[in-house]
Amino acid sequence: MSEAKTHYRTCNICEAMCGLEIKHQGGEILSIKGDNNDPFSRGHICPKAVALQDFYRDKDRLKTPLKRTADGWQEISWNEAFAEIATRFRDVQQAHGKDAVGVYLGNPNAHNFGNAIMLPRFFKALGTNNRYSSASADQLPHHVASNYMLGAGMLIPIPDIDHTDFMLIIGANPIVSNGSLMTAPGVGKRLKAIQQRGGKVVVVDPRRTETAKKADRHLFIRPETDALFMLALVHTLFDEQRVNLGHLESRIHGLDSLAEAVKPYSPETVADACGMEATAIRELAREMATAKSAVCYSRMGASTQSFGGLCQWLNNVLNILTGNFDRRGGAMFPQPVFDLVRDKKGKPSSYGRYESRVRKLPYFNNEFPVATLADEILTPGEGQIRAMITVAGNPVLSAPGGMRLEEAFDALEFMVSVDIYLNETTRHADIILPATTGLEVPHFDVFFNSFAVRNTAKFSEPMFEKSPDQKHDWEILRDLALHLTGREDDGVTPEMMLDAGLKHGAYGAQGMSLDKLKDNPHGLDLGPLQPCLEQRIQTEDGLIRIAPQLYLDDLKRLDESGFSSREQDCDYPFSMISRRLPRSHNTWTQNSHRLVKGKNPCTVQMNTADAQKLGLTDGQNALVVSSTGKIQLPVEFNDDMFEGVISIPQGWGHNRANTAMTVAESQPGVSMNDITDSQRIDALTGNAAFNGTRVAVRVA
Ligand SMILES: Nc1nc2c(c(=O)[nH]1)N[C@H]1C(S)=C(S)[C@@H](COP(=O)(O)OP(=O)(O)OC[C@H]3O[C@@H](n4cnc5c(=O)[nH]c(N)nc54)[C@H](O)[C@@H]3O)O[C@H]1N2
Ligand SMILES: Nc1nc2c(c(=O)[nH]1)N[C@H]1C(S)=C(S)[C@@H](COP(=O)(O)OP(=O)(O)OC[C@H]3O[C@@H](n4cnc5c(=O)[nH]c(N)nc54)[C@H](O)[C@@H]3O)O[C@H]1N2
Ligand code: SF4
Ligand SMILES: [Mo]
Repeated sequence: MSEAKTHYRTCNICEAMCGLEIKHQGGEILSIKGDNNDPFSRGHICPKAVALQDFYRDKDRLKTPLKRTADGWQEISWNEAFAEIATRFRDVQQAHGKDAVGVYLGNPNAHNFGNAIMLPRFFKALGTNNRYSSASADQLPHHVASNYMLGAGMLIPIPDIDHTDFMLIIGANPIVSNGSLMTAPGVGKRLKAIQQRGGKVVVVDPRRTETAKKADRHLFIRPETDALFMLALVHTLFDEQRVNLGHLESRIHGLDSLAEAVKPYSPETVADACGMEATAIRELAREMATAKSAVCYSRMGASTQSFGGLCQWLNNVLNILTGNFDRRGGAMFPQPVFDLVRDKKGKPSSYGRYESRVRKLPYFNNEFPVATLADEILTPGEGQIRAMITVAGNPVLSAPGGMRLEEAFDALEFMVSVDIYLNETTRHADIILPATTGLEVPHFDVFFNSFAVRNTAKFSEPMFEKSPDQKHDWEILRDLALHLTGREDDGVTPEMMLDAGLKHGAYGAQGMSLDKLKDNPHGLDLGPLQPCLEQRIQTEDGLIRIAPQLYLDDLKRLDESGFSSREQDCDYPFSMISRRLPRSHNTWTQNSHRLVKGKNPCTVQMNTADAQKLGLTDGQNALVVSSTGKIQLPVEFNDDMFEGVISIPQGWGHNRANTAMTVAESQPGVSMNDITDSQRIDALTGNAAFNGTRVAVRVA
């Protein structure tokens, strides 16, 4: 028997970057625990990390390329797969132009440094502008705000949760999600520490969430009215002469236009539409303005909605006007060892460089919004997408209007998926290329160090060697690029590129390198966030743009949205929002028995009074109907829901036929994106607007 070993690594599942300590012997995993010596996560772990062993061992995991044939799926060799893909993509591009091949990238790309580093080469080889990703069903409004206010889409302000005295959380549930655009392992402890040092946490959410229950105060809000609410906070700061720019006094451009623009939005004017009390809004503005330090943090609830763009702009505005931007305890900027903020002063961003063909939606970060992917495939004409490749994404379940996307994928001439499963999306592919994942992959967080509440760095070696016939995602991308271009491999690996980035980065002079990280398997602590915006801002004059014209222009759309009248929508009287569950991650972890056993968590939560009016009893099957479709799932009476609002878990729906995820397929959950609408977007950024989808609920 071989001896027991201990492996240290960072969990790759969510944004929290928890350090893990894994004991194993002879290929068997003995235990997975939090690594107490990780200087950042200090032992924190959640149940999903323990399931890494299930994904490793899962007999449903694909290990060999699959090809669809008249007789079903057939295993083929890698060479055969690459050759066929290159020929088919080239044929489509020769006949219809480069853009006739579309790409969709899913969330795990952001958790895999090989992909992050190799994707640009792959894109260059493919040469298409028809690129899409889950970012436009998620955090796009944050990037757009940073782009217009700070000159760099990746320069995103992060709450300094470990030092703040007042945290206003809008539309985020970090106790369950473990934080997003706020990498903060053990966020529960960090929130508690705010309270222990005499500070306060306030949550604004249409659902009294797990986070709201731990907060000092929870305020209900009607979905999609956050921009009005935040405008009222800003209005109050001006109205009561509480604007205090502090150290940013001489570094703000546009303050007068902002003051003028927010005049109409007094708390008294917007309170009814938001379902809030005007006095509560004024009180919040005063608390933020007078706290020793304060930060407003708004996330998915304020991002994936019709006014996500305005919300993320106003979030920054609030932090600036209360003197809390780039300041300890406020919204700060990480200084990562591998920096994604390139020096681009004066260089234009790609925002609006192109418009999407069918709906004329803006291009941003070299992508079009995923909400229009189905249109681009299904609408005939020059520039139509005729072939697709998805990489680590499951848009049939994750994108708005997933049913239409299924129809679109079926209509393609050719489709390829790089994935670990045969699932709802990949089953539409002609060829599936299976990648390694989790414990088989080396790990470095290219993205999440840029969003972390403390500067740290860590590299993890693979724990298990992949078998010789398996390929890493980055090798698949490299080989595809080589087959497409006919070039020879130059031998460059992601580790070489990472090492170069580390040596040339901000810590290079202090000896930062891949070897140094490898010598420190628990990770390196590089200290708390420090004020650094003056060095990092990318606007030409170094000033923060507090009132970019496109946001001021978008206020008209908000004014015309008629919130109060929409509440009287008789056909669809309820407003639907999403929720995340502690034991699932987006659409892909439900094949772990350990995570899904027990009572079906995929329920529609609604307020008892609302449910009883409809004649529903607790646990009964309900039909939830929108203008685009209907789903059926059990109702759960839950007085943590605001009146008129229902909540459904996102990422479910493995009950479709023809997949090969045997555990997941037996799960009763349905996909809420069968009834979301790809036409519902934040028109400013093109981000999907899941929240606030109008629905009716009936006895099934
Ligand atoms: N209604 C509603 N919809 C939502 C949301 C919501 O809140 N409400 N949330 C949105 C958000 S925030 C996001 S990020 C998106 C996520 O949207 P997606 O990224 O499209 O969905 P995932 O479930 O993350 O899909 C991951 C895919 O990658 C595969 N996979 C997992 N690990 C690996 C790997 O290592 N390599 C490869 N090649 N494949 C792998 C999985 O099998 C799965 O097919 O969903 C969005 N959709
Ligand atoms: N366990 C688990 N953790 C995850 C994930 C997962 O699937 N499972 N997914 C990961 C991913 S990809 C991401 S992006 C992050 C997201 O992390 P979070 O941003 O924390 O996302 P959610 O938990 O969806 O929280 C969104 C909150 O917004 C509220 N909300 C909905 N509509 C509105 C509205 O109009 N206004 C306001 N104010 N609130 C609203 C919802 O009730 C919900 O509480 O989580 C990550 N972590
Ligand atoms: S919180 Fe996220 S990173 Fe931490 S163990 Fe859980 S899934 Fe992994
Ligand atoms: Mo996400």
